[in-house]
Amino acid sequence: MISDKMTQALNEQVNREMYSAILYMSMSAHCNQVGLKGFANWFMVQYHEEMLHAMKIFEYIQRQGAQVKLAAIQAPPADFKSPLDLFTQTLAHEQFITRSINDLMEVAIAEKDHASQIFLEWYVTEQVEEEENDNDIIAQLKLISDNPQGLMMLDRELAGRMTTVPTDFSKGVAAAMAAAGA
Ligand code: OFO
Repeated sequence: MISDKMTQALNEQVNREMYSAILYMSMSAHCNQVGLKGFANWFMVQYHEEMLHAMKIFEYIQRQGAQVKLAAIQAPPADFKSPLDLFTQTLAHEQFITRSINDLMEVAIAEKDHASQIFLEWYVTEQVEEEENDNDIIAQLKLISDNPQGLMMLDRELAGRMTTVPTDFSKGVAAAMAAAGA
């Protein structure tokens, strides 16, 4: 059982995670368009990560016997100035998501909702990794500066990022995670 307040806060987070997914999808399309296929791959992998984030909350709300209420997802930007701009925006967005996860945790604590606190711990840890990944790439992009060779090398490195999260949730998140070995 979860409170109406907790349910509403979790539904809002589903929307934020879905927005994250389409934001990174849009960034992937932009990277493809400017010939940065490795960057495009990195953002598509990130898209799948975000869908998992959304699906976990979507399922948790239902397992708690509460109502999922999906809402319209805001349109993401389509134009970006540079790879550094992409990752600066990505980091800013992830910091916003971190704050929203912290706010959700505050609701769970205020509601004395221990199950939701335990559930949200995964997201607290995940956000540390999300911000770390972006900071690492931003640092590399600053070193590369305007060097096209350096950019091509980073593009090749980002092409190697694999999707390690499940992408088929038809049998639920736990079954999908097991099938994906995640
Ligand atoms: Fe990128 O962590 Fe979810 O939104």
